[in-house]
Amino acid sequence: MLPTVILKGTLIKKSQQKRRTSPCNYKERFFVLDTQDLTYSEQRPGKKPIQKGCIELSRIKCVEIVCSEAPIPCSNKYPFQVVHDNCYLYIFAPDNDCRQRWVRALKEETKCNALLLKYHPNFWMEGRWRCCYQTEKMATGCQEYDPVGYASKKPLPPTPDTQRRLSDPGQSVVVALQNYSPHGDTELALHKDQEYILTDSSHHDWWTVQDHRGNTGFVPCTYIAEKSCNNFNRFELCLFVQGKEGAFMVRDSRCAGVYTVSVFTKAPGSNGQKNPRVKHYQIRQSEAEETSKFYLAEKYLFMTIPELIQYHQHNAAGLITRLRHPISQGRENFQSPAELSKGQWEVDPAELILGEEVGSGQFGLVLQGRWRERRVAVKMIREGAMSEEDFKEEARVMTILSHCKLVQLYGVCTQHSPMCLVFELMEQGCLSDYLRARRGRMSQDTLLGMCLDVSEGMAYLESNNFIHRDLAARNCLVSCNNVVKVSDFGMTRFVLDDQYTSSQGSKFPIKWSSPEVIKYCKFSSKSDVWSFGVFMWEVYTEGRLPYENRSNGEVVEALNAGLRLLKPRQAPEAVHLLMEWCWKEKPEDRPSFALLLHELASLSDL
Ligand code: 4IP
Ligand code: ZN
Repeated sequence: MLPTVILKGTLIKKSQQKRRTSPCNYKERFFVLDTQDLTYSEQRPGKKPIQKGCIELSRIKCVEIVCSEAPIPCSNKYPFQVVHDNCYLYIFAPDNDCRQRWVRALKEETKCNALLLKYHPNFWMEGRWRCCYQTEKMATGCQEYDPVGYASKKPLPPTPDTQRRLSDPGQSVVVALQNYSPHGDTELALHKDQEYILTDSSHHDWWTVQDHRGNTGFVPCTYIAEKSCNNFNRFELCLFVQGKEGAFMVRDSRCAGVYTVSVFTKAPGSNGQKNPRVKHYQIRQSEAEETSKFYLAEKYLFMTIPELIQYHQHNAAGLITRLRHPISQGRENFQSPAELSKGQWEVDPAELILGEEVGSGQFGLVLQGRWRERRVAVKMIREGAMSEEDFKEEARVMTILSHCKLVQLYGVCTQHSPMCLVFELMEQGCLSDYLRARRGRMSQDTLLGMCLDVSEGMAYLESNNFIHRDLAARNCLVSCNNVVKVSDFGMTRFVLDDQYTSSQGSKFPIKWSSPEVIKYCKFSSKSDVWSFGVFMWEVYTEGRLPYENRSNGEVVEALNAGLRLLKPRQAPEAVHLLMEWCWKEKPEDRPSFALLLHELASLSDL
């Protein structure tokens, strides 16, 4: 039987670079899909086209659109992929409709093949997968492949609360309530707690959102919420307390490098009723033409964020209300009015009530206490233990750092002698003791939850370019409701004890340090990532000491020889792989905390 033609048209293809030395180029080809093959030819005006390639349909393993923020160096901007044999053929369509036609038709013709279970949603480029950072081209995919694709009338997946609706959809920022794996090319993956822009809420069940990379797709509307999670409550609270229409602040969004404008409004909701609430709008950037510009709800473009804000102070232009009252984001806004007026991080000794001792640390004793109706932990700084002047300068930054997975520094009392630091009280003490005390009694979920908590806190520090320098289970604390928080970030910089600060010193945390820290004291978020790997190992061994019977010198030797800590018995393979990723020799080969958080979150979903 002769094959029947299903679809044909001119598209652009990237060379498949079957050999390492093949060139990378983009060529216009005339594609024909019939019931047997996908062929492409070079068209020559006035001459017979020459066939350049032919892929038997039976050899195709996956057909899917490519989601990428990478600039595309040809005129067609809608890529899709055809995976066959050991090759990745990237084809570029002139518009989305055309791309969908090809993807749908190809999927239909290949749905009974031996298909991939997982594929890579992004490009293979410059020696790595842009989606999962794997450096092996043939590495298994990182996302489930749906051979059939999106069915428009399919029912919503189950959710805990199907009654929930957004009060006022529009160009607002929403937060994912839980992870969602897309089925097919028109849907988008959701990662719990990440922010998205809601671009279309006209469909009853499936709404369109955009992620911070600009990828857009359908998601079940019940998986997203305008209502913020704990992390935003501080911002919201602060705007609510002001209670003024148009009170606003510009803050870091959960996605690194992205800013969000949060604004308080009393405008009636879609049901016509009064509805005081805080709305969040991401500041977006136009696609880089020559210079990328900023915009909020609608495309009023500005060179800088201050210019954008200034404009919206006078024009709502798509926002629920114009930005009337700037509220700064410093911690003073979260404090009592008395403190607001003072606007600083100095704690008045008269307001501080000291209680009993709860422990001792690098800098001296730690006491329980009360400060302004709050239970606090007070670190009394032993004389000569800290470079106090340097610390005072840094204290302002540290009090502003604020996240539900970081132990909050409320303030510093410099008028008291010794100087003392006032922290959030963590009732259950340090994590390493907590782990040891509960050996054999903690579930896999609990252990993974601890890693998740700390990766969240660390991802926040990373996004603020703040390096911890001494991440370890002993420097994480546990709250009364078993939340693990990161503590003592950046504090080693103020320690005056050489034994602790020099990598040759007996108290230096060699066993948590990356090779570049040991060799050149080169600290970075990526050296924190190394320590996080050791931290995970501590969690999964339930508080054992890493390299228990080895001296620091022996550890350095072992690391140089490429040896690493062994997989803890309790650690699932996927968690062990993450540890090993954290312990890559070169800092640039290690994942970021943002990525670790994402990976851990997806494990916690399984
Ligand atoms: C060629 O580059 C073309 O891009 C080929 O595409 C491509 O073959 C070759 O990749 C690549 O080397 P030059 O034209 O500069 O020689 P086409 O056949 O459409 O002209 P694919 O396999 O992508 O069809 P290799 O890896 O096959 O050599
Ligand atoms: Zn991938």
